[in-house]
Amino acid sequence: MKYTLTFSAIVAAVTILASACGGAIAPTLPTNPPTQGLTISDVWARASAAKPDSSMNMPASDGMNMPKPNSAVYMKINGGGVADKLVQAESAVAAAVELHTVEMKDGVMQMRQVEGGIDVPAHATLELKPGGFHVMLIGLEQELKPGETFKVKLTFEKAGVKEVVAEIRSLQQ
Ligand SMILES: [Cu+2]
Repeated sequence: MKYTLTFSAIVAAVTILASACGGAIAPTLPTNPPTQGLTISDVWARASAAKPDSSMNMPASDGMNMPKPNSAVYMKINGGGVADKLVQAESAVAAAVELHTVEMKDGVMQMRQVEGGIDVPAHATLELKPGGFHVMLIGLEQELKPGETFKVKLTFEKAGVKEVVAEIRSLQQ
């Protein structure tokens, strides 16, 4: 009789444990498939033009009349489970950073700032490349030497802030 009671107690305990486990696990099961976040790859920037020759006889005008060079950052943005939007880019290497696109206007390729951000489709790769979307670096604060890297902070509407490293490449390679 004592053995039977003990056995019943064990069965009861196991049953409670099992239901407790089931109860604990069930709420953590995702109701929707997990949303894969977007990823960014192949980030690179155009090397800046060579600085004005300082040996030239124009010391006073150097830096005054010579505008700072510009450059651009390109990358592949691999869309996640939901459509997103690249709304802002920042970097310490340039005085201003803007999101640009290139379009044909009156038979001439012109670039302009993108209003409202660049759409990143879900489950597709958006490529920022020469002749298309790019992160414009206006007024470089430093020379961009091929082989070196610098940081770029990207802000997405849904994915939030992503910091990436751009590799500087020469277009003459
Ligand atoms: Cu541009």
